[in-house]
Amino acid sequence: MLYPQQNGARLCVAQDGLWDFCLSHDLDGQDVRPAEPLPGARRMAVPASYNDQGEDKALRDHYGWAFYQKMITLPALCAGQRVVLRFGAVTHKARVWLDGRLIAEHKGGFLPFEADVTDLLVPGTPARLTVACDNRVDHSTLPIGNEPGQIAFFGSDNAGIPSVEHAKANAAPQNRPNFDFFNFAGIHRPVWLYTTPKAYIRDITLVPHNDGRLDYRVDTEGEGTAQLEILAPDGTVAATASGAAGTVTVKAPQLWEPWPGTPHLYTARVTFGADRYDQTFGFREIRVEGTRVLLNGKPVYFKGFGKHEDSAFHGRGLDQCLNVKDANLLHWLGANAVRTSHYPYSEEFYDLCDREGILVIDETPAVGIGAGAAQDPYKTFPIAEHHRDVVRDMIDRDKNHPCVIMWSLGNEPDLEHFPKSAYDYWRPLYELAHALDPQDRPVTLVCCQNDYTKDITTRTMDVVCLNRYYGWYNLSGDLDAACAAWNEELDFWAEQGKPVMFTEYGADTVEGLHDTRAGMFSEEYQAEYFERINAEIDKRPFFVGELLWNFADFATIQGPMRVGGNRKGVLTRDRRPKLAAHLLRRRWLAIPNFGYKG
Ligand code: BDP
Repeated sequence: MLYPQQNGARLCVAQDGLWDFCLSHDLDGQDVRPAEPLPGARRMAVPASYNDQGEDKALRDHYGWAFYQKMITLPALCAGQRVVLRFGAVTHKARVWLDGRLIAEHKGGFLPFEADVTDLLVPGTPARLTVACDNRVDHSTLPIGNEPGQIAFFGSDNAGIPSVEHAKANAAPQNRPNFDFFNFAGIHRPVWLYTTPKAYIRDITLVPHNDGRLDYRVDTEGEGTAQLEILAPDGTVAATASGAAGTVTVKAPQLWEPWPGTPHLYTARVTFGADRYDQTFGFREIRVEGTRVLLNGKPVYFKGFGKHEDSAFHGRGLDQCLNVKDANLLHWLGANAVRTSHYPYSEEFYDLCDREGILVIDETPAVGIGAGAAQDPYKTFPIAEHHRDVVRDMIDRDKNHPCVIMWSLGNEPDLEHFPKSAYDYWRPLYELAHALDPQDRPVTLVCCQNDYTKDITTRTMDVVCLNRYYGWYNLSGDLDAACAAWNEELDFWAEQGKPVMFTEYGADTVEGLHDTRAGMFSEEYQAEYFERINAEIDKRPFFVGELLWNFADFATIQGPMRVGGNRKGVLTRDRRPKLAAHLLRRRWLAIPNFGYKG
């Protein structure tokens, strides 16, 4: 799906700003009439989560539908154009009405959707746009929520105590996320109203090869012939082509390389009748060979983080200023990679990473698929079809980005209690991702700390991605024992003949808490933890990367394990470095992107 673009052929108007807003108190959202002004409306900024924009608990802990509304108008001069209303992301479920008429429904809170409103929005005439979003998570959504009466991720269980059981069963309906990040909701990404000519470019698919060949396909609607101009990074025309699909060759292309190399970006300028679209891309190749990951033919070493889209007040809403700040902090730290844990991020983020030379592991929102040893989630959670849709839509959205170098099908599912069931679930998704990706990037699944000898799925992925908390959730505070256990596991992975990397490891750290003997939660413990564990992975040639948990502290569900959020950030939530950040910076600036492990 193309990102909205304003150019000589298309008008593109952001609908961001202050909208009217109200919470619904009916689980089907039937207490609000979308054709009428919202009852008791208050002001709400878009894009942003609604949860932290007010001081009331009702907003923070809402369960169910919330409504947004705005009058929209397209200038009369747009008459005769095709008109589209596009949402970057509405979390988690959305319904959209124009003047009371339902024009779109969408499931999934992290990917875009749009509605053709050419016949509904008369240019020059205002219309009432109403958007409802449902923040409920359960066994049928991604991410996964627990069903009523069950505990949330870090909820204190106390199973068996009658009074606790009764209170749980009788508690007001509420979300019980099976994941460790706050369940922010709302219109999280920009809303656009855009026009195209009636005959228009629907999609562009590009597969660059480092010898200069560029396979392309242009999907269109209506009569016409697609024309292509390939513009070099300096804007000069490097090649031209005509027709809906084919191969065009750029002589001696400048490759897209991660920072501190130069991420050279080319542009495919496509024209089709009166329509036009500029699609950026980069010449870079990524593949796995034996125990190495080769980027542009060279063994790459990943240095960086799992992140979250999370900040004060905005919640999970797009914050371009924060994204730019984060990119610069990644450069400052000497990092070259991030994982979009635990959902696809905003489109604007990938565009930034293309330009900044940041490698991205792009992850679906499939987090929390597991219910302990007693229940096989693959047989009981109705998620398979939605999961396939999400994989399809994520790849469709992000397929042209040079920054995206691997797909992650999900995070920390149960792979241990029902190993065969798990394999039968994940293997078809792995094959689907390979089949759908025109650039056929490597595919992975991020695995939880488990009995790795029983898990038969992780070892079949292109890159083995491990979340491990030796020295934190287990062997707590004992880094000697943690290193011993970690080494024993590394011996297992050494036998598998795959590249292996960390996608998470870390320690909660309260900024300003210092300790001469590096006790848990102190800044010294986090620094020593990374130093000790990193010394072990440095000895292993098959270990191709270290993505720490987490880039910055972030908001999460309340519970006895979290003091004001998850504190595993190497930076605080407001982006101040903890002690470990300085040590990592020293380490990473000395580790080259290529050839670190030979
Ligand atoms: C892992 C999860 C991540 C959590 C992290 C933690 O993948 O979402 O935030 O642990 O506990 O299990 O900090």
